[in-house]
Amino acid sequence: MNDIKAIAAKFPIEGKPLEYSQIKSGHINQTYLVTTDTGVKYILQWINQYVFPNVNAIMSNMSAISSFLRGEGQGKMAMISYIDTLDGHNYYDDGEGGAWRIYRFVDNSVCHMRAESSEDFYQSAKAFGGFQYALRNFPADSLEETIRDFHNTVDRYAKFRAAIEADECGRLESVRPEVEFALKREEQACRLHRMREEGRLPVRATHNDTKINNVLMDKDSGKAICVIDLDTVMPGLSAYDFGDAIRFGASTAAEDETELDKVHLDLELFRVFTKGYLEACPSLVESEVEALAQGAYTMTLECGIRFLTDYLMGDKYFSISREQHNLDRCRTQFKLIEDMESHWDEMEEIVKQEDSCVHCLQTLEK
Ligand code: GN1
Ligand code: MG
Repeated sequence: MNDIKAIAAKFPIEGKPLEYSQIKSGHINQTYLVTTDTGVKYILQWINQYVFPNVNAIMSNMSAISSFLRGEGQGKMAMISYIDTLDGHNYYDDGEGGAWRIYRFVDNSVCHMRAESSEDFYQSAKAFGGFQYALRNFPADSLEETIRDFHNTVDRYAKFRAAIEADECGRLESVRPEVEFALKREEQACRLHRMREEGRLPVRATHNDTKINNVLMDKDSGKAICVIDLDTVMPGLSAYDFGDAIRFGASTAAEDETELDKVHLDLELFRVFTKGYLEACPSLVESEVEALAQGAYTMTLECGIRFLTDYLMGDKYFSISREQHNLDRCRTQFKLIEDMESHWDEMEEIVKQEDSCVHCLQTLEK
């Protein structure tokens, strides 16, 4: 067990660390809220180096993005700033393979594990759309890929096949229906990646992990303050950001719900997010807008495959708290995919309608 207070004291923080509590929100890193004797609070994070072997790449991406936002995007998008260690490094290496970093807790902020109202979801759309908009002129290619092939669906399928082939935990027989489900949809799932490769969609600096709990909201006003968890900011497609947010936030149930009857795509939430995202990011080109619904499909299927691959490989990547946790997660994603397939035309229609609403408003404002 790491001495969290001692680690926090490696950074120039205000006061002496008094107590801490773990915030259980992500599946990868470990996050702690540290309170000092002055009452000032900090967020201390342990970076999982199995997932992020190149911590320097993460920190350098983050500093490039912050300085860009402080310059060109100034005032438009708030961002958390990490604090260097007392000896001037941008993270603390504990000598046991652990990398730690800290930032000051944003007062009066909260992050929701799920949208408690459609307004919350709308606010998260404003935040992620605003983030994309603020970075529209950022040179995406200058960013490092913090996880290689992160949303390369073709590669995700290759890794999935390798896990099937190896079947290292002897779990394959029990997940045949899920495996068949995923393989049957490979072409459709990989469509966006192919479009990216063919240059039919612009590559942007994207967040790539746009769950609603990666947005800080003001406790009183309910308005979005900023997006957090920037470890996966790298070159990507706007449809990934849109799609991942839908995958997580427009579902009627939790990502690990075991009663699949409760899992649906909520089309009203889909609409609310589409509206907020398009309003906040008017710089998307036509092909990007047309790819949004496909983004939701791709990100949901890809995430389901990632959970299934990890289940086959013995749960090495995503943290779990019960034996079939990753399989349960995979099943909710596939249930959402079935729902998307039966409501595909409506999804596309919603995107079209919301896009023309945004255009109408822009014309009126001119
Ligand atoms: C992971 O740890 P968290 O919740 O921020 C994962 C995302 C998945 C998500 C599924 C670096 O994000 O890609 O969509 O779990 N992050 C990484 O809930 O793999
Ligand atoms: Mg994350």
